[in-house]
Amino acid sequence: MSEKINNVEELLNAFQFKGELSEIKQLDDGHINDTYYFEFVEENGHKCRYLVQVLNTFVFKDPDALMKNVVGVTNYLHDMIIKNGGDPERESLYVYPTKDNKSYYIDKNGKCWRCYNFIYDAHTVQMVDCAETFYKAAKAFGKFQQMLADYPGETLSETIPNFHNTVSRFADFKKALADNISGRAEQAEKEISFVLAREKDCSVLLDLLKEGKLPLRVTHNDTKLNNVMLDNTTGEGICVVDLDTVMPGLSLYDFGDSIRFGANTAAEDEKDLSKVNLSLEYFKAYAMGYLSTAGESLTAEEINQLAFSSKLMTLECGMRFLGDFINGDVYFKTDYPEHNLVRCRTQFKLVGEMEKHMDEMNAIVKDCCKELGLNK
Ligand code: GN1
Ligand code: MG
Repeated sequence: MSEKINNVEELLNAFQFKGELSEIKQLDDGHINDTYYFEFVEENGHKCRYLVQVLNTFVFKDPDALMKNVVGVTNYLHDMIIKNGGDPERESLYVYPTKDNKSYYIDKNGKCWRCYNFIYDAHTVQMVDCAETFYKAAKAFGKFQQMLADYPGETLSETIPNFHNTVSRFADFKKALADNISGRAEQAEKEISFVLAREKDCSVLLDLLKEGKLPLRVTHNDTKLNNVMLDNTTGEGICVVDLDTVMPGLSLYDFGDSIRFGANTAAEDEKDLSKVNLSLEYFKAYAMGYLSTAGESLTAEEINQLAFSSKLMTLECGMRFLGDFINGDVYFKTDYPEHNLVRCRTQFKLVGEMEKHMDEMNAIVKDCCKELGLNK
């Protein structure tokens, strides 16, 4: 459930906002943090806009380490965008410090607040409306990964340990099942069997990493379509947001998670599963966009695993939704009691579709490489 702000005065005293407060609006994009738009007007009529967030400290246990990551990464991107002649105000996030120069503020109720620049003249989309949009988002995520290619990964804390470690996610799932705290496992027998039958998929990428066949990079790890801001005029992906999970990971986590969300012909929580299908057209659009910006730096093995990673990230996310349903909805925000169960069903329907179309997905990746002249 979303938080309401009942201590606006306290926040006005905590951060260095400019001007007189004129508007506060809740923005409802994510499943984890609560996000607000704050608008102020200065004496000369100039508007100052901010994105103010409550960080979910149940999910992110160490806000201090997290904000160090975010400040490090945003400063780095800010400088790089300036060097490349871009507009840092719209192409990167900037953490506005509190009045006592901290990157976040703990309020009287113990809630953790932070403040960013608001990316103006831009929007997010919750579902792909056409292949072109997805292609543009893909270019932005690929470029984001490129820009962080030389970022010192060892300086980043793991904000959620084992975030995309699918083997440990599987173990968490089995624990949820064994504890069955909510007593709701019985409502999901089919879905549970679906997960249990796919245990061996969980270790594929981790094994390749261990064998040195996949490189560890600095990755975003939450590349949902609504985590990229698209320019209102051109539709181009101008700024990647939601940087809380930027940490060392596999490029495949980012690619796969984007496909999970965006190559679905329906919403993540669509109840009518007949509407949930894999769009190969969208898959191709994303692969083209992503490979056009990140392709040069990817290894042949990473490219080989792009299609499989889409399935794995979808399975992992479905498993997390189902695990949370069984745990009693403690992690993801939900709007109604079966919300997580509904979400896991869309993910598993997609996994099934991906299994059916895996050869085609692999062939599409090959075609994209050819079209882009990537010699992998
Ligand atoms: C969460 O915060 P948001 O809504 O962008 C989650 C992702 C899931 C996603 C599923 C920190 O992302 O891992 O893939 O929901 N973020 C975290 O929609 O758990
Ligand atoms: Mg988000």
